[in-house]
Amino acid sequence: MKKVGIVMGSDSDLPIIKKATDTLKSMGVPFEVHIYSAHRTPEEAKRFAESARENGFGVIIAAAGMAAHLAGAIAANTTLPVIGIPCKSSNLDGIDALLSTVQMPSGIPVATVAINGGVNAALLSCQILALEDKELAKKLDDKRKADAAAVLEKDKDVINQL
Ligand code: RP5
Repeated sequence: MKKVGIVMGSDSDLPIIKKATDTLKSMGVPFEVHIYSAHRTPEEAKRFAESARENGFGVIIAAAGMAAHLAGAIAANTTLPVIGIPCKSSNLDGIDALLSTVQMPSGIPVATVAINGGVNAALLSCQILALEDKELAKKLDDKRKADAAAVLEKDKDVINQL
């Protein structure tokens, strides 16, 4: 199976990345994690993106906060699908990163998930890899069913409580 590449701009983004790696682990999907910044280590971020396809990656998750150019900078250097996670920082509640990540110019797409959306970034990665992997597609179906069953259990509980 192809790997998911995960890049974060700083180790301060780790709690958000942890949600993504936990989700990928639960789906049995291999991944590799790096700290590369579009601003602080632009050469390393570029090299990672340029060589990602030949290094066995099928999709890249890029997480960054503030003036979050990481996902766009990665996407500029690969035609693998890139999923951006805008990370919340202290001053603007993540709106800065959301806009920086989502508002890509035509030609260089970044599939942007919610602010701090580590779980959905991982699930979207799985859905992309599942295009060519029936076993993974089945795991995704099973997860949806389990998630729905959990909601219906809560529905029963709330009816009984009130
Ligand atoms: C971004 O700046 C990082 O992705 C992080 O979310 C934010 C702040 O980084 P630190 O100053 O905490 O390293 O590049």
